[in-house]
Amino acid sequence: MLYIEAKVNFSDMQFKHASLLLIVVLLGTAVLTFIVVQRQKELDDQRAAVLKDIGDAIDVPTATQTPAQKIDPATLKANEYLSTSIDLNGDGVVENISIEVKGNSIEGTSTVLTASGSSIVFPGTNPDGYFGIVDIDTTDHEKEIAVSDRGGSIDYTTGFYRFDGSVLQLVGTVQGSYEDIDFAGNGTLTTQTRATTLQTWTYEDAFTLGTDHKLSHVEKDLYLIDPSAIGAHLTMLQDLPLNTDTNEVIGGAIATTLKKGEKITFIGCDDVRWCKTQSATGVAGWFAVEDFNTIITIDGTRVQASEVFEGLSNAD
Ligand SMILES: [Ca+2]
Ligand SMILES: [Ca+2]
Repeated sequence: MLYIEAKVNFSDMQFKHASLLLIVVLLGTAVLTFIVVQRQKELDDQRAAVLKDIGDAIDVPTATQTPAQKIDPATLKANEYLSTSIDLNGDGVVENISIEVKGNSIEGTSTVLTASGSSIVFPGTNPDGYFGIVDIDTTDHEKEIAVSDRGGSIDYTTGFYRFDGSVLQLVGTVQGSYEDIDFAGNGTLTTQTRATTLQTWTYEDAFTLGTDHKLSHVEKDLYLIDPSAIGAHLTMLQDLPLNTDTNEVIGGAIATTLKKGEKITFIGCDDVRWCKTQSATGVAGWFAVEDFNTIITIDGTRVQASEVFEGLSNAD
């Protein structure tokens, strides 16, 4: 009996200790949980604030309208169409032509031309969204559709398309907007092409329409800068000997040496390696260029064009 009583007392005491321990543990857990939850809330608030800042900083694009959809037909000028009807191939049957710019400025665009059920895509990044009708050769009974794209900045390209009676075909692509291109009507068109040597400039560039209905480039030994353009008149920052012609090795036959301080005329380039200039006294000669604007001097050293000439055009 005593033994049983003692055991009961012992169990009772053990129970009390266990209960106390449990309460302490529960209280501790509750406090810890409260701290953790509070800390997590602070972190969530901070994270939300950072995300909001990022969201505010990024100009989230919402516009999905394409340039073509923005065009108000009332603003279209002469020879600018969203749709028109004309006999393109001279067979007496009128073609219904329309243009649609697909995609948008965020995901990229493609300009789809359709003529009497035949569609063709003019790739681009910044389409005008309308087309024109041109006649490159007035003797071949055909007219061409011209569609232009402004490119990344103002680097226009124009695609020309013909209709062969069943499908649209690409005739050729050139630089420039069709609205700035000169169509002589004799199969030759003249546009401004951006040069790839020395400085930022363009030259008059011709293309001819062949019997295969394709445009081909008219190659020249010398592409000329417009004498009134920026970069046509330069001042020498250092001496530069000029070759008599482009067949000589560099420095093989010297026409003249442009002197530091001399005001000279930049004439143009072959747009591969050689550029032509003229001294103040009217003597012309050539110098060699590589990597766009690195000048190769007669002793073989390379000099940046900006160290040789003052007044270069470096607009993008
Ligand atoms: Ca027709
Ligand atoms: Ca024609």
